Amino acid sequence: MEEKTKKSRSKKVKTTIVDSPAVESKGNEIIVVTSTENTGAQPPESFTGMRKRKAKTKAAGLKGVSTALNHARKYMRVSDAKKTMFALNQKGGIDCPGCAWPDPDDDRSRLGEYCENGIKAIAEEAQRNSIGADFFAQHSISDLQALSDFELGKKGRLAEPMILRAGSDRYSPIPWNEAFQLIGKELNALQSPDEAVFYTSGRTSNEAAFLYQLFVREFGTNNLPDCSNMCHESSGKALSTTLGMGKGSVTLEDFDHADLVIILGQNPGTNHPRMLSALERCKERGGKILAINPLKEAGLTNFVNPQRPMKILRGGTQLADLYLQVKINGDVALLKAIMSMLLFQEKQELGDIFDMDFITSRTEGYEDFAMHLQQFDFRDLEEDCGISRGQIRKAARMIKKSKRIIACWAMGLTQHENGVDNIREVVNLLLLKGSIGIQGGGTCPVRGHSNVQGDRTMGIWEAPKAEFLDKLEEVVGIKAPRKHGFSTVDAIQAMYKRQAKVFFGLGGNFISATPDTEVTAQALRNCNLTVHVSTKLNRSHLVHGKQALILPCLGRTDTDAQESGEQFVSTENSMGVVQMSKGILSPCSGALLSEPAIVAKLAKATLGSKSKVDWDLMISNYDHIRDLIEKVIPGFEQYNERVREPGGFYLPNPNRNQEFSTADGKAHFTCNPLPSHKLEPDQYLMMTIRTHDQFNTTIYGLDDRYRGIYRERRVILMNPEDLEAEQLKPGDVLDLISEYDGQQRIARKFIAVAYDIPSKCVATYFPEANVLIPVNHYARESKTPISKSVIIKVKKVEELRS
Ligand SMILES: Nc1nc2c(c(=O)[nH]1)N[C@H]1C(S)=C(S)[C@@H](COP(=O)(O)OP(=O)(O)OC[C@H]3O[C@@H](n4cnc5c(=O)[nH]c(N)nc54)[C@H](O)[C@@H]3O)O[C@H]1N2
Ligand SMILES: Nc1nc2c(c(=O)[nH]1)N[C@H]1C(S)=C(S)[C@@H](COP(=O)(O)OP(=O)(O)OC[C@H]3O[C@@H](n4cnc5c(=O)[nH]c(N)nc54)[C@H](O)[C@@H]3O)O[C@H]1N2
Ligand code: SF4
Ligand SMILES: [Mo]
Repeated sequence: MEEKTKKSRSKKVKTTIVDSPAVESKGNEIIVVTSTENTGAQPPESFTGMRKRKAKTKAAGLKGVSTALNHARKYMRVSDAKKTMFALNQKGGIDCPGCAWPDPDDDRSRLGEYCENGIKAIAEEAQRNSIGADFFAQHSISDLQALSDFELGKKGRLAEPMILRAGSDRYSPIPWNEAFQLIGKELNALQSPDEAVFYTSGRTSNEAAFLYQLFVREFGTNNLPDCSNMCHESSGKALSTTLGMGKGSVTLEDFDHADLVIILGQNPGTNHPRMLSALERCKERGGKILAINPLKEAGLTNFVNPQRPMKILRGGTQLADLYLQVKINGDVALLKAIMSMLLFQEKQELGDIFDMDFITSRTEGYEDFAMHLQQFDFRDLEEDCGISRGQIRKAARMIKKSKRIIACWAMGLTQHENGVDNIREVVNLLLLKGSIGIQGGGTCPVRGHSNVQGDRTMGIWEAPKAEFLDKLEEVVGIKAPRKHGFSTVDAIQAMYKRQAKVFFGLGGNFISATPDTEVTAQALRNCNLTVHVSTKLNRSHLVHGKQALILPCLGRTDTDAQESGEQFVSTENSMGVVQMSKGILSPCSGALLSEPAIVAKLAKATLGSKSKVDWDLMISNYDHIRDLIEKVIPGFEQYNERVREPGGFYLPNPNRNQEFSTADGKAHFTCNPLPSHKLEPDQYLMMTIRTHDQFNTTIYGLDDRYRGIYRERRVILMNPEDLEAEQLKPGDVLDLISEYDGQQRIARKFIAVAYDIPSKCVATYFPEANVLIPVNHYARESKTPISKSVIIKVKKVEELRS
């Protein structure tokens, strides 16, 4: 280990610089993770020319329409754009590959059942450019690493299978058969199937996901980490332990009946834009909206529905009736403050506020919870959440008056060390009000990827239930492994320690989506083989094992022809509706395979004649896959018939009938501790968020229009008073430093932006700041990385470098 020592001026302690990032700290030495020097695993540290304007207070409107159309015009053929716009989110059409927000059950608008970001997602996938052998012959890995994520994505659709042979500096073409043989050989050479990792991203269809987990389990492992581990895993954990099921309970129609919608830690204007139409309808009926978010997000303040000309003229609908700019990770404190105020009043007014009938008959743990609530000093709670007593009182009044309450949340709650507690605290509030399983009330974890919920239903999970495995064994005749496998963070650590040697990714962009970029990079580089099934070039193709493969696949918009004719696939949205999706565009290249076909061919090459599954039959007609799913997974009775019905079908949801599949059949109150971050005077709590111009690691463009930040992603949003206290000015270039367990991680060169954000809270964009998130710090119970509460310091670049 090469070692250099120097004095760190900031801490006045000895700093040891070492090669390996996974070393332990020794006494008061800080071990600088030298490999947070960008090894090509992070986006380049160059600026793109920031423009700053005022943050917007209104979302969508005509600008949304024009931006969407510009994207379609710029990247797609006109005829393709027209065709897809008529099919997008129509019954029997293409399920939008963007987010998982549901489509209306009843009549859908012929044109326009989508949003700006839906069009951007389509334009990104259905690009007219494609890249193959010639492109990769011209560009070495290091050339490509120097490109930004935006530039990589704009190169075009991947057109043929490529291999990076050991020692080579560029990808070259490989026939499909050879690629599958190579993977099969590497997998079979492992000492144990548990030395392989099979990742999934949430765009994968039900059909592909089911086949994939079947193959992986027949191969002999439960190492099935997925993007959900980094996303709503905390929701699944919290909901299943309190309410007996890991999914939300409301339907889209419930928004038409709610008295109050509470939106915590979610930015729907950007990430689930059509949710704004549901909120608009709720408001027009007299429903109220309470927003809880450190940032004043445009989509939560005002919505100008682009499909309603009168609304455009009148300036849209005011959405949030009350906006609480909570401190990052202050939600448990805030909810406790609200609930303790309500409890006090409930006692005084003798039971008009809580639904005591429901609490007594359907729940467990109320008394303990009421005692627990009274332990907290109200001033401490106020201080922890950063919201004044007057504002808390207003929120309590709104809740007091409402019977039908929907709670919506997303990553602002899940990606903290206490992510599971955050959601359990939301459940406590709903239980107090008896607002679960009633019309207009219940839980609404708003899912991210368009089929992330369906993938989990299909068995993409490192911790499958025994009943699921039993059924798989009974129906298919395989021997399913019982030992739970690696989640995403476990997988990184296993590859890092060389306990896992083959990485296979069905979609996604592992290196950019995961925390601790440079540690993850080393983990991938330690592998014998890394394989990515992808539609587009991304950074994960460039941070590779000894050998690497890119397997190009059909996307949602492409037609999928198999032996029995054109196929469709199916997906499950955020509210448990399963519906079909059928591509309509000609694939950009004849060499693309569908995801189910890739899985089947891989299974044949790996398992050979010992497999219990007729893989060719499955692919000849996807009805065979659905028949198998129907036999294994409850709720999919008559799958093939019902999925063909316009609009699909709802999966069973016990919570909707106030049924709780917990051990005692009751819903459970929980007593959750307050998180504590104990920030030093020079430390900040950082959240990593999405801009309006990206879908996770896919960068559509460089603008964050609603926040008024244009043409730049390397920014840090800071409270103006914090800037002043640090003697910093907007426009200063800062390095960001996180320090955990004696290890420092550095993200270089971020432009300071003064922004309306609570003091001591800062925001950066993902994936640029992922290098700062330690892989071994994650939510208790769910292992979701702490992407929304990373403790950092900032250093003006000149000072750090001098
Ligand atoms: N256009 C577009 N759509 C998307 C995606 C995309 O990248 N682009 N991604 C998809 C995916 S996979 C997902 S999971 C979802 C993500 O959807 P979101 O969760 O809305 O996405 P984030 O940008 O992570 O935003 C988190 C929000 O939580 C707030 N927040 C952060 N920390 C806290 C906190 O401690 N408390 C509270 N109350 N709020 C907090 C932030 O200010 C921000 O408004 O969107 C999906 N849809
Ligand atoms: N710091 C920080 N990190 C985060 C988050 C955060 O808020 N902050 N959010 C986390 C969350 S919520 C999530 S869900 C993860 C997302 O993690 P991932 O799902 O791994 O990442 P994506 O960016 O959605 O994956 C994009 C890639 O998928 C491929 N792709 C697109 N469509 C298809 C398709 O149809 N088939 C196949 N096979 N491939 C396709 C393309 O090649 C594209 O480059 O990131 C997580 N990481
Ligand atoms: S709200 Fe989500 S699913 Fe609906 S069109 Fe927009 S991106 Fe697509
Ligand atoms: Mo997500």
